Amino acid sequence: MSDDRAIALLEALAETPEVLLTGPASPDGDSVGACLALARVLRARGVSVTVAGVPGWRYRWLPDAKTMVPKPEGDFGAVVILDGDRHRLSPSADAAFKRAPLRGIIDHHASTLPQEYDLAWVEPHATSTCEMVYHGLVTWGAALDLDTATLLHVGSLFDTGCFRYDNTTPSTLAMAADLIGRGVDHAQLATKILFAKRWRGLKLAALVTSQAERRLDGRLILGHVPLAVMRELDAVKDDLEGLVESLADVVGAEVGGIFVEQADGSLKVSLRSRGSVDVCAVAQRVEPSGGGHRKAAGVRTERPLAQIQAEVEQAVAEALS
Ligand SMILES: [Mn+2]
Repeated sequence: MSDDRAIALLEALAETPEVLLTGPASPDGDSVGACLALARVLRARGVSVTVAGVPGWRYRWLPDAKTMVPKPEGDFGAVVILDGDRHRLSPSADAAFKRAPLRGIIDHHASTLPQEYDLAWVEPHATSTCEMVYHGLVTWGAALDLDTATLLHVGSLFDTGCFRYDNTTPSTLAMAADLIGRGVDHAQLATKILFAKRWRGLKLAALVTSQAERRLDGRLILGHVPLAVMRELDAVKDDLEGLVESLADVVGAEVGGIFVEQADGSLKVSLRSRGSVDVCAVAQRVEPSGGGHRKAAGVRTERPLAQIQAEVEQAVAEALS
Protein backbone atom coordinates (compact mmCIF):
# COMPACT_ATOMS: atom_id res chain seq x y z
CA MET A 1 0.00 0.00 0.00
CA SER A 2 1.13 3.56 -0.71
CA ASP A 3 1.43 4.48 2.97
CA ASP A 4 3.04 7.83 2.24
CA ARG A 5 0.30 8.99 -0.11
CA ALA A 6 -2.38 7.75 2.24
CA ILE A 7 -0.95 9.51 5.27
CA ALA A 8 -0.24 12.71 3.28
CA LEU A 9 -3.86 12.88 2.18
CA LEU A 10 -5.30 12.02 5.62
CA GLU A 11 -3.05 14.57 7.34
CA ALA A 12 -4.03 17.26 4.84
CA LEU A 13 -7.73 16.57 5.39
CA ALA A 14 -7.33 16.61 9.17
CA GLU A 15 -6.04 20.19 8.87
CA THR A 16 -8.72 21.42 6.46
CA PRO A 17 -11.68 23.25 8.04
CA GLU A 18 -14.40 22.21 5.58
CA VAL A 19 -14.04 18.94 3.69
CA LEU A 20 -16.34 17.54 1.02
CA LEU A 21 -16.19 13.82 0.28
CA THR A 22 -17.99 12.55 -2.78
CA GLY A 23 -18.32 9.52 -4.97
CA PRO A 24 -19.44 9.56 -8.57
CA ALA A 25 -23.08 10.40 -9.36
CA SER A 26 -25.21 7.38 -8.33
CA PRO A 27 -22.56 5.94 -6.00
CA ASP A 28 -22.18 2.19 -5.48
CA GLY A 29 -21.56 0.32 -2.23
CA ASP A 30 -17.81 0.85 -2.28
CA SER A 31 -18.14 4.58 -2.79
CA VAL A 32 -20.89 5.08 -0.17
CA GLY A 33 -19.03 2.92 2.37
CA ALA A 34 -15.67 4.61 1.81
CA CYS A 35 -17.06 8.17 1.95
CA LEU A 36 -19.12 7.60 5.11
CA ALA A 37 -16.37 5.65 6.90
CA LEU A 38 -13.71 8.28 6.22
CA ALA A 39 -16.18 11.03 7.20
CA ARG A 40 -16.76 9.35 10.61
CA VAL A 41 -13.04 9.22 11.37
CA LEU A 42 -12.38 12.81 10.26
CA ARG A 43 -15.38 14.10 12.23
CA ALA A 44 -14.06 12.33 15.32
CA ARG A 45 -10.89 14.42 14.84
CA GLY A 46 -12.90 17.64 14.74
CA VAL A 47 -13.06 18.14 10.98
CA SER A 48 -16.33 19.43 9.52
CA VAL A 49 -17.17 16.95 6.77
CA THR A 50 -19.96 16.94 4.20
CA VAL A 51 -20.62 13.79 2.20
CA ALA A 52 -22.26 14.42 -1.17
CA GLY A 53 -24.46 11.92 -2.92
CA VAL A 54 -27.85 10.31 -3.11
CA PRO A 55 -27.76 6.78 -1.70
CA GLY A 56 -30.17 4.35 -3.33
CA TRP A 57 -32.61 2.24 -1.26
CA ARG A 58 -29.96 -0.47 -0.98
CA TYR A 59 -27.70 1.81 1.08
CA ARG A 60 -30.08 4.31 2.72
CA TRP A 61 -30.27 2.30 5.97
CA LEU A 62 -26.49 2.27 6.51
CA PRO A 63 -24.94 4.27 9.39
CA ASP A 64 -24.86 8.01 8.55
CA ALA A 65 -26.35 7.48 5.07
CA LYS A 66 -29.12 9.94 5.96
CA THR A 67 -26.50 12.67 6.46
CA MET A 68 -25.55 12.55 2.78
CA VAL A 69 -26.31 15.75 0.90
CA PRO A 70 -27.71 15.56 -2.67
CA LYS A 71 -26.39 18.98 -3.73
CA PRO A 72 -23.45 20.33 -1.71
CA GLU A 73 -23.48 24.12 -1.47
CA GLY A 74 -20.84 26.65 -0.50
CA ASP A 75 -17.08 26.40 -0.61
CA PHE A 76 -14.88 23.66 0.74
CA GLY A 77 -11.21 23.74 1.66
CA ALA A 78 -10.80 20.31 0.10
CA VAL A 79 -12.90 18.10 -2.13
CA VAL A 80 -11.97 14.44 -2.30
CA ILE A 81 -13.47 11.90 -4.69
CA LEU A 82 -13.66 8.30 -3.49
CA ASP A 83 -14.06 5.33 -5.82
CA GLY A 84 -14.50 7.09 -9.14
CA ASP A 85 -12.93 9.95 -10.98
CA ARG A 86 -13.64 13.61 -11.59
CA HIS A 87 -15.35 12.92 -14.91
CA ARG A 88 -18.21 11.02 -13.27
CA LEU A 89 -19.30 13.58 -10.64
CA SER A 90 -22.80 15.01 -10.27
CA PRO A 91 -23.06 18.62 -11.55
CA SER A 92 -23.09 20.10 -8.00
CA ALA A 93 -20.13 17.99 -6.79
CA ASP A 94 -18.29 18.87 -10.00
CA ALA A 95 -18.83 22.59 -9.34
CA ALA A 96 -17.55 22.25 -5.76
CA PHE A 97 -14.57 20.22 -6.99
CA LYS A 98 -13.61 22.84 -9.57
CA ARG A 99 -13.72 25.64 -6.94
CA ALA A 100 -11.75 23.77 -4.27
CA PRO A 101 -8.19 24.86 -3.44
CA LEU A 102 -7.29 21.22 -2.67
CA ARG A 103 -8.56 18.46 -4.94
CA GLY A 104 -7.92 14.90 -3.95
CA ILE A 105 -8.77 11.38 -4.97
CA ILE A 106 -8.79 8.00 -3.26
CA ASP A 107 -9.46 5.34 -5.87
CA HIS A 108 -8.59 1.93 -7.25
CA HIS A 109 -9.84 2.27 -10.84
CA ALA A 110 -7.11 1.65 -13.41
CA SER A 111 -8.73 4.29 -15.64
CA THR A 112 -8.18 7.09 -13.08
CA LEU A 113 -5.38 9.55 -13.92
CA PRO A 114 -3.51 10.69 -10.75
CA GLN A 115 -2.10 13.78 -12.50
CA GLU A 116 -5.59 15.35 -12.55
CA TYR A 117 -5.49 15.91 -8.74
CA ASP A 118 -3.43 17.85 -6.20
CA LEU A 119 -3.33 14.87 -3.86
CA ALA A 120 -3.82 11.49 -5.48
CA TRP A 121 -3.89 8.19 -3.64
CA VAL A 122 -4.64 5.74 -6.44
CA GLU A 123 -3.97 2.01 -6.21
CA PRO A 124 -5.18 0.17 -9.31
CA HIS A 125 -4.38 -3.19 -7.71
CA ALA A 126 -6.39 -2.56 -4.55
CA THR A 127 -9.52 -4.72 -4.25
CA SER A 128 -11.77 -1.84 -3.19
CA THR A 129 -11.56 1.79 -2.13
CA CYS A 130 -12.84 0.66 1.26
CA GLU A 131 -9.86 -1.67 1.58
CA MET A 132 -7.51 1.23 0.81
CA VAL A 133 -9.28 3.44 3.37
CA TYR A 134 -9.20 0.64 5.96
CA HIS A 135 -5.42 0.17 5.63
CA GLY A 136 -4.87 3.93 5.51
CA LEU A 137 -6.89 4.51 8.67
CA VAL A 138 -5.23 1.64 10.55
CA THR A 139 -1.78 2.93 9.54
CA TRP A 140 -2.82 6.43 10.61
CA GLY A 141 -3.77 5.06 14.01
CA ALA A 142 -7.47 5.91 13.73
CA ALA A 143 -9.98 4.15 15.96
CA LEU A 144 -12.56 2.16 13.99
CA ASP A 145 -15.89 1.95 15.79
CA LEU A 146 -18.57 -0.57 14.82
CA ASP A 147 -20.33 1.78 12.39
CA THR A 148 -17.07 2.64 10.65
CA ALA A 149 -16.16 -1.05 10.45
CA THR A 150 -19.60 -1.83 9.00
CA LEU A 151 -19.23 0.84 6.31
CA LEU A 152 -15.79 -0.43 5.32
CA HIS A 153 -17.08 -4.00 5.08
CA VAL A 154 -19.81 -2.82 2.68
CA GLY A 155 -17.30 -1.75 0.03
CA SER A 156 -15.27 -4.90 0.42
CA LEU A 157 -18.38 -7.06 -0.02
CA PHE A 158 -19.65 -5.00 -2.93
CA ASP A 159 -16.47 -4.95 -5.00
CA THR A 160 -15.71 -8.65 -4.50
CA GLY A 161 -19.30 -9.82 -5.04
CA CYS A 162 -19.25 -11.22 -1.51
CA PHE A 163 -15.65 -12.51 -1.88
CA ARG A 164 -16.52 -14.29 -5.10
CA TYR A 165 -14.35 -12.49 -7.68
CA ASP A 166 -10.67 -13.05 -8.35
CA ASN A 167 -9.82 -9.68 -6.81
CA THR A 168 -10.38 -11.35 -3.42
CA THR A 169 -6.96 -11.60 -1.79
CA PRO A 170 -5.65 -12.89 1.54
CA SER A 171 -5.50 -9.21 2.54
CA THR A 172 -9.21 -8.77 1.68
CA LEU A 173 -10.14 -11.72 3.86
CA ALA A 174 -7.81 -10.62 6.69
CA MET A 175 -9.57 -7.25 6.68
CA ALA A 176 -12.97 -8.99 6.72
CA ALA A 177 -11.84 -11.16 9.62
CA ASP A 178 -10.73 -8.07 11.54
CA LEU A 179 -13.99 -6.19 10.82
CA ILE A 180 -16.21 -9.17 11.70
CA GLY A 181 -14.12 -9.55 14.84
CA ARG A 182 -15.10 -5.96 15.70
CA GLY A 183 -18.75 -6.99 15.57
CA VAL A 184 -19.78 -6.39 11.96
CA ASP A 185 -22.90 -8.41 11.05
CA HIS A 186 -21.52 -10.05 7.92
CA ALA A 187 -24.58 -12.16 7.05
CA GLN A 188 -26.99 -9.25 7.28
CA LEU A 189 -24.73 -6.92 5.29
CA ALA A 190 -24.01 -9.44 2.54
CA THR A 191 -27.71 -10.12 2.08
CA LYS A 192 -28.87 -6.50 2.17
CA ILE A 193 -26.06 -5.03 0.08
CA LEU A 194 -25.74 -7.64 -2.64
CA PHE A 195 -28.70 -9.97 -2.78
CA ALA A 196 -31.80 -8.21 -1.45
CA LYS A 197 -34.29 -7.31 -4.14
CA ARG A 198 -37.65 -5.64 -4.30
CA TRP A 199 -40.55 -7.49 -5.92
CA ARG A 200 -40.31 -5.13 -8.90
CA GLY A 201 -36.61 -6.01 -9.23
CA LEU A 202 -37.48 -9.68 -9.47
CA LYS A 203 -40.03 -8.90 -12.20
CA LEU A 204 -37.53 -6.67 -14.00
CA ALA A 205 -34.87 -9.39 -13.96
CA ALA A 206 -37.38 -11.87 -15.36
CA LEU A 207 -38.35 -9.54 -18.21
CA VAL A 208 -34.76 -8.67 -19.12
CA THR A 209 -33.42 -12.23 -18.94
CA SER A 210 -36.38 -13.58 -20.95
CA GLN A 211 -35.34 -11.24 -23.80
CA ALA A 212 -31.57 -11.67 -23.39
CA GLU A 213 -29.56 -12.47 -26.51
CA ARG A 214 -26.71 -14.92 -26.97
CA ARG A 215 -23.98 -13.79 -29.34
CA LEU A 216 -20.64 -15.27 -30.36
CA ASP A 217 -21.90 -18.82 -29.79
CA GLY A 218 -23.01 -17.98 -26.28
CA ARG A 219 -19.74 -16.40 -25.17
CA LEU A 220 -21.44 -13.00 -25.00
CA ILE A 221 -24.86 -12.50 -23.36
CA LEU A 222 -26.61 -9.16 -23.80
CA GLY A 223 -29.61 -7.80 -21.93
CA HIS A 224 -31.60 -4.70 -22.81
CA VAL A 225 -33.40 -2.66 -20.14
CA PRO A 226 -35.95 -0.36 -21.82
CA LEU A 227 -36.88 2.86 -20.06
CA ALA A 228 -40.57 2.03 -20.55
CA VAL A 229 -40.15 -1.19 -18.52
CA MET A 230 -38.28 0.63 -15.74
CA ARG A 231 -41.09 3.20 -15.60
CA GLU A 232 -43.87 0.64 -15.73
CA LEU A 233 -42.36 -1.24 -12.78
CA ASP A 234 -41.32 1.98 -11.01
CA ALA A 235 -37.82 0.49 -10.81
CA VAL A 236 -34.55 2.34 -10.19
CA LYS A 237 -30.85 1.60 -10.65
CA ASP A 238 -30.64 -0.33 -7.35
CA ASP A 239 -33.25 -2.77 -8.68
CA LEU A 240 -30.78 -3.81 -11.39
CA GLU A 241 -28.18 -5.02 -8.87
CA GLY A 242 -26.90 -8.48 -9.77
CA LEU A 243 -28.59 -8.56 -13.19
CA VAL A 244 -25.51 -8.20 -15.37
CA GLU A 245 -23.70 -10.68 -13.11
CA SER A 246 -26.45 -13.23 -13.67
CA LEU A 247 -25.97 -12.92 -17.45
CA ALA A 248 -22.20 -13.34 -17.14
CA ASP A 249 -22.74 -16.39 -14.91
CA VAL A 250 -24.36 -18.39 -17.73
CA VAL A 251 -22.26 -21.47 -18.45
CA GLY A 252 -20.10 -20.82 -21.51
CA ALA A 253 -20.37 -17.03 -21.25
CA GLU A 254 -17.18 -14.98 -21.22
CA VAL A 255 -18.89 -11.58 -21.01
CA GLY A 256 -22.29 -10.33 -19.91
CA GLY A 257 -23.62 -6.89 -20.68
CA ILE A 258 -26.72 -4.86 -19.95
CA PHE A 259 -27.80 -1.78 -21.87
CA VAL A 260 -29.95 0.44 -19.70
CA GLU A 261 -31.94 3.24 -21.33
CA GLN A 262 -31.67 6.49 -19.35
CA ALA A 263 -34.31 9.21 -19.01
CA ASP A 264 -32.13 11.64 -21.01
CA GLY A 265 -32.09 9.30 -23.99
CA SER A 266 -28.56 8.03 -23.39
CA LEU A 267 -27.60 4.42 -22.79
CA LYS A 268 -25.74 3.15 -19.75
CA VAL A 269 -23.75 0.01 -20.53
CA SER A 270 -22.50 -2.33 -17.79
CA LEU A 271 -20.12 -5.14 -18.67
CA ARG A 272 -18.80 -8.11 -16.69
CA SER A 273 -16.08 -10.53 -17.72
CA ARG A 274 -15.74 -14.06 -16.41
CA GLY A 275 -12.58 -14.84 -18.36
CA SER A 276 -9.71 -13.14 -20.10
CA VAL A 277 -11.61 -10.31 -21.81
CA ASP A 278 -10.71 -6.86 -20.47
CA VAL A 279 -14.14 -5.21 -20.42
CA CYS A 280 -12.66 -1.87 -19.33
CA ALA A 281 -10.88 -1.79 -22.71
CA VAL A 282 -14.16 -2.75 -24.41
CA ALA A 283 -15.98 0.10 -22.63
CA GLN A 284 -13.28 2.58 -23.61
CA ARG A 285 -13.51 1.48 -27.22
CA VAL A 286 -17.22 2.34 -27.21
CA GLU A 287 -16.51 5.79 -25.73
CA PRO A 288 -13.22 7.19 -24.38
CA SER A 289 -15.10 8.11 -21.19
CA GLY A 290 -15.70 4.42 -20.41
CA GLY A 291 -13.93 3.00 -17.40
CA GLY A 292 -13.78 0.61 -14.50
CA HIS A 293 -11.84 -2.59 -13.96
CA ARG A 294 -10.71 -5.45 -16.21
CA LYS A 295 -13.65 -7.61 -15.14
CA ALA A 296 -16.28 -4.97 -14.35
CA ALA A 297 -16.66 -1.81 -16.37
CA GLY A 298 -19.19 0.59 -17.80
CA VAL A 299 -19.77 3.41 -20.21
CA ARG A 300 -22.46 5.91 -21.03
CA THR A 301 -23.18 6.75 -24.66
CA GLU A 302 -25.59 8.84 -26.70
CA ARG A 303 -25.42 6.50 -29.71
CA PRO A 304 -28.09 3.93 -30.71
CA LEU A 305 -28.48 0.57 -28.99
CA ALA A 306 -27.97 -1.67 -32.05
CA GLN A 307 -24.77 0.14 -32.98
CA ILE A 308 -23.33 -0.11 -29.46
CA GLN A 309 -24.25 -3.77 -29.14
CA ALA A 310 -22.52 -4.47 -32.47
CA GLU A 311 -19.42 -2.60 -31.30
CA VAL A 312 -19.32 -4.51 -28.03
CA GLU A 313 -19.75 -7.78 -29.92
CA GLN A 314 -16.92 -6.85 -32.29
CA ALA A 315 -14.59 -5.83 -29.47
CA VAL A 316 -15.31 -9.00 -27.47
CA ALA A 317 -14.85 -11.17 -30.60
CA GLU A 318 -11.45 -9.59 -31.23
CA ALA A 319 -10.44 -10.00 -27.59
CA LEU A 320 -11.36 -13.69 -27.72
CA SER A 321 -9.66 -14.45 -31.03
MN1 LIG B 1 -14.64 0.26 -5.98
